[in-house]
Amino acid sequence: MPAFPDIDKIRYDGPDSKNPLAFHHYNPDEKVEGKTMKEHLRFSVAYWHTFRGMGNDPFGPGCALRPWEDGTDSVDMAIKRVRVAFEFMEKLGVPYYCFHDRDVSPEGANLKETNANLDRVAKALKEEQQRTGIKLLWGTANLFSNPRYVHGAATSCNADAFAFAGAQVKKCLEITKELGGENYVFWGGREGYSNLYNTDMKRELDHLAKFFHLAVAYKKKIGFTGQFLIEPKPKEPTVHQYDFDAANVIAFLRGYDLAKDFKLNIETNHATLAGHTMMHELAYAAAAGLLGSIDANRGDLLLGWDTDQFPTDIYLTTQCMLVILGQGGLAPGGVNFDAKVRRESFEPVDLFHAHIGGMDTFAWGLKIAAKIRAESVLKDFVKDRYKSWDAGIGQQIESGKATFEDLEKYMLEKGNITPNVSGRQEMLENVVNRYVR
Ligand code: XUL
Ligand code: CO
Repeated sequence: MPAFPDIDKIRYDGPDSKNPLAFHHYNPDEKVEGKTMKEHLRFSVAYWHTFRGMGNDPFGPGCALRPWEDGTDSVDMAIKRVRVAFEFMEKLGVPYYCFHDRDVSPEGANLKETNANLDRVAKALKEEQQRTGIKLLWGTANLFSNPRYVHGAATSCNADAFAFAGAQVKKCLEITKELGGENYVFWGGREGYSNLYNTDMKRELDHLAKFFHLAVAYKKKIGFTGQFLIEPKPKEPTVHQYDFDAANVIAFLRGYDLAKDFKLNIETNHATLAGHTMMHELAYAAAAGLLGSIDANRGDLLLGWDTDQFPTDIYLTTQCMLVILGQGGLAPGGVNFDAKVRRESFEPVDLFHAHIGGMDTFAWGLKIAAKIRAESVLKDFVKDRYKSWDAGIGQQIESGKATFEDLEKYMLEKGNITPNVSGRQEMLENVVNRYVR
């Protein structure tokens, strides 16, 4: 019995189509800058929101209609859900998915039972991957839901919580490897603090770094070749998360000699919670050579929490794609929809509308970004803006030849300077508007 009997495979119908269950911009085999859209975008469905999210919020329980759910958190239900998930992803035409260990399979009474549950479900995941050709973009361990992680996992005051988390990540790495996962994500769910009166911050940060080093060692030991990714977020659930933003994570990785083993998974709503734009976070990570993957969503700028909405803003996706194309792509990372339908959108078909919209908005942004790049307007402007660095004193500073004494001598001769050229922000915003259509 199919879970979505009324829905056929979603196809590309072109921008003028009025069919809501068709793509208007995402045309997987269409080439942009020499690669297909499918290769550029590497779309992924987030198992947790799409197959486990029921729309519950602090004011009421979930009310999503999911006819395939039997109300249990059993392994049998988990396996049944795997079939539903792959039917959905196959109809959507998405090449990847991502999961937390606890999204796909339930905890048992102890670690041994929990691991056995995961083994059974992973077998079904593997079968469905082989049947459909859909691949695992990344796996991750849920180190934040169970009460054992009340004080955090790697940064807990309780060494046993660190130990349990290590055992859990070990298993999740093995399963991710077994399923051919192309990356592995660490999002520090409760790795942060709510109050410094009770917190030894230095010790907790050292423990977090220790945890990552242990993960790197185990990755090497089992020959897992996927890319390790850290996903920054400034707050929620803790008041202050340790992996605050891209700049903070990069400094942490460098400070603890981890930068060669990790890249970043940047999420839109986390960027805005940190007081940045998504483009800022992407550009910062890309500048360090550490932009690995993205969690595509958007927040609601009127709300101060992580609303995880599907992206529908073509300015946002154009900006994302400008940075991504600028660094030559995301692979082995991808565009993972860490996004959920609104509580009011409780029917199964809403899951299709949401993903179609997100995929179309990214494909549209890809096309716009490629057009902007083809005419090189922004690039040429930026190059010209910095031309004082290409010769003379600028070149001497950049190449390390100029000392402070040289700068003083140069300026004593020049006497004074005037601002060289306008930033032309408004003109450039108008230029971008010419392409956004
Ligand atoms: C939470 C979040 C996570 C990570 C994976 O805000 O984004 O779902 O993406 O743990
Ligand atoms: Co995320």
